[in-house]
Amino acid sequence: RYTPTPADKFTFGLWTVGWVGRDPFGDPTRPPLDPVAAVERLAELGAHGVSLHDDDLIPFGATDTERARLIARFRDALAWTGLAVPMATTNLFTHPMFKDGAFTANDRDVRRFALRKTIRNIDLAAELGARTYVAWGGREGAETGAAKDVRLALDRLREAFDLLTEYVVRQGYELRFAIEPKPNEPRGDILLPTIGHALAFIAELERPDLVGLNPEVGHEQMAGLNVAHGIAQALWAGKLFHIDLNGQAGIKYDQDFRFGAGDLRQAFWLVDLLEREGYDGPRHFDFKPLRTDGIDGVWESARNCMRNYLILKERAIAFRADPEVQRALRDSRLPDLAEPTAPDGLSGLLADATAYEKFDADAAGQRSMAFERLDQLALEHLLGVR
Ligand code: 3MF
Ligand code: MG
Ligand code: MG
Ligand code: MG
Repeated sequence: RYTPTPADKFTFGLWTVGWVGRDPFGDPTRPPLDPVAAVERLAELGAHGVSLHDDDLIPFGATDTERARLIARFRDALAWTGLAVPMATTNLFTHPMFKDGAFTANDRDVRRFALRKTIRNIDLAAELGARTYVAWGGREGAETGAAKDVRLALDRLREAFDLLTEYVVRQGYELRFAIEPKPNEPRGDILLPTIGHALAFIAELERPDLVGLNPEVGHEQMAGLNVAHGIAQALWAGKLFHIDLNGQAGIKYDQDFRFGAGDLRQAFWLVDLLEREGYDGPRHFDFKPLRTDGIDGVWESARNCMRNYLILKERAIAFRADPEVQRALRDSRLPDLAEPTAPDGLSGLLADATAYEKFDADAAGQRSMAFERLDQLALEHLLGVR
């Protein structure tokens, strides 16, 4: 029970289980993890795949020979474990050159290097069979007002995505881009801080069909937003290309707890949404195993991410199947919301006296929505007492 199989499509970033525990105030608390060992262990645990930044596998500045060797042994491990690489991404944040950004750095030579670094890794992503290429612009931002002309920076960001999508089309790769919004950290303020900002940006691109979102649970919550609502809008727009699942407890630093920790109720509504709406992409965990723990805690937390997702999935299904819940949903008039407001069209609406002139506003104001009962039923399903 609650034991994952590859059919559940759980995936992990190499940088998650491989996080050595370095934080702004402290040195690593764990030794580096060989990517091949990560692949083996994740396969044993029932994961479907791994994702990676270029530098997770190939240290920045490695020679071509070293690069080829590292890729070859990684591909061997994928082949005999059966693990997939559904997503890849670029590290455009660690090297000091990226201190003022990558695609939006004021320095033009840094921007050109960032594009070439990304294009080089897109080739590897395509080779590994990835279908999604994530772009988290962690350094695209500022701490001070005059340091960044945001409108020009957005011009440069658009230019970058237009070039990258042109490259993918030219190469004939089956690869789509997924922008990962985040409000802050490591920059004081990051461009495209929320799902909504990113959706509006995508509409301005040359090939909007090739660009969608990779929202992260904790990132939306760092902005004080309701993550299930944000994901619902991304789905509604046809833009949920990928997702980073993890846990966050309110508006503070990026905690990256395992999925299910942090805001449990939002996690429940998120799983309910993903499962009901038939999201069929990877359930990708982007979390950091507690820095206080050894390697035992790393594998335990990886297992628990998947276990918690499966528990929440079971709870969400039970909630929807409960006849009392179905009655409560009707009492709260959820089915009504699915009815178009004016199927009679604008003329019908204007001619309908019951819609306005004869409308009993006071009676409508008196009707209970009965949401309290509905929410308590959800809470009791989540707590496992129903
Ligand atoms: C930072 C993140 C990133 C992105 C990653 C993949 C290092 O808060 O969430 O993880 O998810 O770059 O695109
Ligand atoms: Mg993150
Ligand atoms: Mg995070
Ligand atoms: Mg992330």
